[in-house]
Amino acid sequence: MTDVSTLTARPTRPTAPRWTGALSGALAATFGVVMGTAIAALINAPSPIVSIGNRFIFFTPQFLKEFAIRQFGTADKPILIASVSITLLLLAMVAGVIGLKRRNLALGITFGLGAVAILAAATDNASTANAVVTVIPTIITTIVAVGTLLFLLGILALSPKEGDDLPSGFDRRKFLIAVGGTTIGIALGGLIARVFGGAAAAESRMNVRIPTPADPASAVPAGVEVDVQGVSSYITPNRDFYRIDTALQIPDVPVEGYSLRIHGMVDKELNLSFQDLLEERLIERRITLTCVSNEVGGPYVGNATWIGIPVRDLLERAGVQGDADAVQTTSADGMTISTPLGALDDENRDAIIAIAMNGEPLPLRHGFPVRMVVPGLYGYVSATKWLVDIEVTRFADHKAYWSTRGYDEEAPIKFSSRIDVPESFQTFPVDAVRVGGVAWAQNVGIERIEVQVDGGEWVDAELAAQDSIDTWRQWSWQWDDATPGNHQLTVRATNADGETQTSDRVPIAPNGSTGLHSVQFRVE
Ligand SMILES: Nc1nc2c(c(=O)[nH]1)N[C@H]1C(S)=C(S)[C@@H](COP(=O)(O)O)O[C@H]1N2
Ligand SMILES: [Mo]
Repeated sequence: MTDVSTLTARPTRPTAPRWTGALSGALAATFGVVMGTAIAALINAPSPIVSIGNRFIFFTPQFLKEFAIRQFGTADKPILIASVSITLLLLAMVAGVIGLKRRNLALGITFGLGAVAILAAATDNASTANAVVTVIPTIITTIVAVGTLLFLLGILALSPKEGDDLPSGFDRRKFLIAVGGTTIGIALGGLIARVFGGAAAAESRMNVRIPTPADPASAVPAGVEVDVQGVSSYITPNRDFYRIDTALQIPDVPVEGYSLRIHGMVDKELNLSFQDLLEERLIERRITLTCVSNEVGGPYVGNATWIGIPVRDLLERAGVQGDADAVQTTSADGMTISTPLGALDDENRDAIIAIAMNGEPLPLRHGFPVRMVVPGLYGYVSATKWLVDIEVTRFADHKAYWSTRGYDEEAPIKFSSRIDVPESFQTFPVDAVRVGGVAWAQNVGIERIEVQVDGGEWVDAELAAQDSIDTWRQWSWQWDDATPGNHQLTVRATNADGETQTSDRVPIAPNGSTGLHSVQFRVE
């Protein structure tokens, strides 16, 4: 039995000041995360922060995801990683302060945070590594964090030496040495993480040579670009190409060991290595890709030259069975996308299993080593990056990622037009008001562009040459009798079926935005 009177009677030694506890907590957590990240880099697993972030994305409600994309655009991922890191750091500092008086509680809290990370990793369906490998970094993180905190709190509990400032009751010299040692450990771990992080695909990509396609693209016709400074270049360079996906860490998929499986409602299952794909009949096409999340006038559209295998060649070889109506594709990080079978085996539409973009192997962020590209369908129902699995199936039997999140299963791209020049609030001299932009109507083609100033008459703009019906088309217009002041420019397209863009605004969900793009500008 404990004798309460002796406990209360024990003389109380002053504890170390709070900042030492906060510093200990912060160092322990940082050291843990850095060591976990270093191990992750060495074994090609997601880092602990990425595992937590992936779960976060998975559980985030739709409205919040849309809010984040609207607010932060493609900066949403760095912001998520920063938020996770800062939250973790603050909780660890609180645990450290608590630990000055109640060491076991502090260790318990730190262990609890580690357990959350381990759980996140264990259920991380976006990881490209196997399940055991995926949890190792978070286990390391937990062990290192708890161990470091135990060590630092232990030193803080030592009595002060002669000469140390009293009454702050701790051995200042020993503590500072321990802090220095931990900091060196963090720096070394950080170095390992940096040197070895996510390198397999990058290295593999350097050795890939794309063969000359058997069926190359026609030359780009003369006159596809208008003479207006600031209009998007006709071919979007890879570094400027928009990127949209749910991947917090780009899947690391080297071609060594890569296999594309084609199965489901087929006569014969196919398993193709990357080398097998290179030996197929390759075609080259220019295709304009568009994201369903593109607001009217938005940036999520780009035009590139793709090399790859016609999807229908592979489907024919596998032999599609009777009443299949869909193809579900899966990426290395577990993303699922369903595409109508009719869009893939259509003789008049070049759906491609792509291996090259603008003359080089796919960039890592655009799906290396293999992705799908289908003219005329929004990316979320067709453009699977890091593609590893093609299952012929029925829409009735499968629900793809976005279909369970309020987006339509069938989503042809809505034709649209955009003003690139002027940018908002740009100023022109009165004698040089030249404007321009792009318009797209994949599978159909753009036939006419009209512009309108300040809600007046619609007048015809000039169209640049058309490349193909699957690519965007540039336009330009000169305002000859411009007047000084503030103005508004609006654009609308008419497609080759004779339909004109509607001015009715609808949001991006569930199947793409409509409405007309307008820009304010000034003439002086
Ligand atoms: N694996 C995977 N593929 C994906 C996505 C994704 O989240 N994961 N997003 C799709 C969406 S919504 C679009 S618009 C296109 C964008 O391709 P890009 O990033 O190369 O422009 O990729 C598609 N392919
Ligand atoms: Mo998209």
